[in-house]
Amino acid sequence: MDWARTILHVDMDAFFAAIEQLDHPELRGKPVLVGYDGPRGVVSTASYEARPFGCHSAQPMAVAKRLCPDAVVVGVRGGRYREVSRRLFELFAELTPMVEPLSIDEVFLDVTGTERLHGEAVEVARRLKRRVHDELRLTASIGLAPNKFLAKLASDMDKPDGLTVMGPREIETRLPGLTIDRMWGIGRSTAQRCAAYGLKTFGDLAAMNDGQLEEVFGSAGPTFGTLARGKDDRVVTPDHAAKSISQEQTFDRDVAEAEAVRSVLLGQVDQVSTRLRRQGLRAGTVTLKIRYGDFKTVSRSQTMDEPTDQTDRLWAVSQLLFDRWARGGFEPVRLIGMGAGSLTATDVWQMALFADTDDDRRRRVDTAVDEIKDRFGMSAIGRAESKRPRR
Ligand code: TTP
Ligand code: MG
Repeated sequence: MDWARTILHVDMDAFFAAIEQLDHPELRGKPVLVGYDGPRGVVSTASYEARPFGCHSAQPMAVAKRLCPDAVVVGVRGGRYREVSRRLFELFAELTPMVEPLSIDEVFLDVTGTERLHGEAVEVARRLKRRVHDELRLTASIGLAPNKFLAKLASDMDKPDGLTVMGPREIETRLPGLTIDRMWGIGRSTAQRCAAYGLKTFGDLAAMNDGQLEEVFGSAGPTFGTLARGKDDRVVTPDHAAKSISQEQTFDRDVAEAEAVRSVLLGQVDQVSTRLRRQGLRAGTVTLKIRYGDFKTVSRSQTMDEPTDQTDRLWAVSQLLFDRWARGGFEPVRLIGMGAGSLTATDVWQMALFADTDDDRRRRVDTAVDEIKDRFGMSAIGRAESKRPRR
């Protein structure tokens, strides 16, 4: 593809509702309304099964229930959605550092140049969709275009589970026919005012000169004209907010065998370290999170001598923390989690300077494991100990 930039806009489908259907299989295929079910309750989102009835975000819950009496209403679980969102943004970060979050389920990615590494741009987008599906069991809609405006427009054109390209060809054939209400910043009332002027489509806007556009829309007019012609110079601005990478598991019952908990922990260390390496990051701290049946939660942290992305080193520290805690009085566990924090970018020069042979061997094992996971999915391979309790 011969574009100045390659921008993806990714927007998850019915995000909150899709997570509820994921966590509660009995809700799959059914109309679901997420939101507070009280007299003043509002719909956060409606599943795609509820949308043909006219249900949508920001609608009074009472109205939505009238429109779709069979809909199942579920409460909002913000913490869970944020957790899924964090995983989602990690997948983005594995693809490119040029990640600009727009909301909990929406992002711009500048993947210019990654085509050479990862294949054609469409293939990059397809692969990202597949990865989101394989890792999170959720669907995303993606717009692929030479700029932000067109990418965002495109991601909305074939929802759910869509992949829409707005390239030079579509800018000529498809863009002019789009109705004005799809324009960023034009609400329903402005669209109605446009109709009074006989303006209905992007093509109508594109044909106007700046003076005419200002007459109708005021000072924003010329910008609407530029966008309607498919031009947009804004760049993707990445957000380098401090983050951590973690993995946790809640058990169906309290687990009273320390060895069983430890083997789950090893699996988590394995996954977290793979994710570190994929994102080119090293961890300066390791944190263990342990929750008991009564919801009391404790955490234990340890700072590393030197930031690392190696499974063996992360496992050694996690094990140390675990054993120290278990010796202090093991209690049955409801949840175990492991997190890598104080993350820094892997410095390739340092890597070369400090490479000793043992290090090299470990790194080769780690790389081989990562490659198999890339090809066959995260669960394809784990270290032997995560299947067998360790002595
Ligand atoms: P959206 O991406 O706008 O909607 P969506 O993901 O539910 O559906 P779509 O397939 O059309 O993208 O918003 C993401 C989440 O943000 C949504 O699942 C719920 C929440 N949200 C609200 O809580 N209130 C709102 O008014 C909107 C618009 C979204
Ligand atoms: Mg969405």
